[in-house]
Amino acid sequence: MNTTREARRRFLARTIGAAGTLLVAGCERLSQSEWFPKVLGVGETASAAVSRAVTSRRSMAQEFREADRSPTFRSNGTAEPNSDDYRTLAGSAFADYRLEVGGLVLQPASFSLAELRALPSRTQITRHDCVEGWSAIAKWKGARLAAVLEAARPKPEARFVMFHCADPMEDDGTSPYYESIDLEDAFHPQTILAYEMNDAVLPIANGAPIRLRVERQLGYKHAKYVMRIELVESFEKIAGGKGGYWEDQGYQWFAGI
Ligand SMILES: Nc1nc2c(c(=O)[nH]1)N[C@H]1C(S)=C(S)[C@@H](COP(=O)(O)O)O[C@H]1N2
Ligand SMILES: [Mo]
Repeated sequence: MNTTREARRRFLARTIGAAGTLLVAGCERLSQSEWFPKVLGVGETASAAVSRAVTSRRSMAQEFREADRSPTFRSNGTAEPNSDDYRTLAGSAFADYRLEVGGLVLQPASFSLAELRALPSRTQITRHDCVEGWSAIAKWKGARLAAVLEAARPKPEARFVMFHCADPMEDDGTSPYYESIDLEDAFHPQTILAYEMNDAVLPIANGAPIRLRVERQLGYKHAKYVMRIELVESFEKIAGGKGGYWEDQGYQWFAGI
């Protein structure tokens, strides 16, 4: 499975490398995006970005039927962030929540929940796999991360998307949970900032008001309680330097399944 995917990726990368310009000209979805044409000015990066975008659209995580949903979906890790700021937001049903988007972007942006709900969305029934040895299937609805990023217009040097969360992982209130993914996963059609779970408002236990769903990766990559998104070229100087809270404790950064 993985070998086939790799082979296909390599094949497409070669094909696209040769036919790059043609492909881009013919691909409406990419040319509609505000962001891709800007990246396409820069040579090397262009064919890499295009091959990533094309191959990733072809490898979708498995989706399930309504009947496959698990009767219960546990909460894992933080079940309620222990922070005054978070408690205040939750106290008014996140009416004052704003998702901040900054870092290597041309247009720093911020979104209320209503604004996120107005963006292009996707609904999907997928399986969540936690490394601790449990899986569960649920239905998620959220804003496409691609739409959020296109609004903020990543600079060409941006390579990773960092997610900064509300939950401190130490008793003294420091070391908030954080995660990162690359642009291939960020622009994948199944990558969403979920605000609904199983047709209801996302519960606090599962990451309210916004949690990442990045369906081809293991559970710990799915950051809950996302407060701020930061585009970066490298994450070496952020927190423990390994790109995520669990990665800093030794987990793999790329947690593909
Ligand atoms: N902010 C934050 N995000 C997080 C975690 C966490 O503790 N804090 N735990 C991770 C892990 S290990 C898993 S398996 C899933 C659990 O999601 P759930 O609570 O909806 O089951 O969230 C991930 N994202
Ligand atoms: Mo997990």
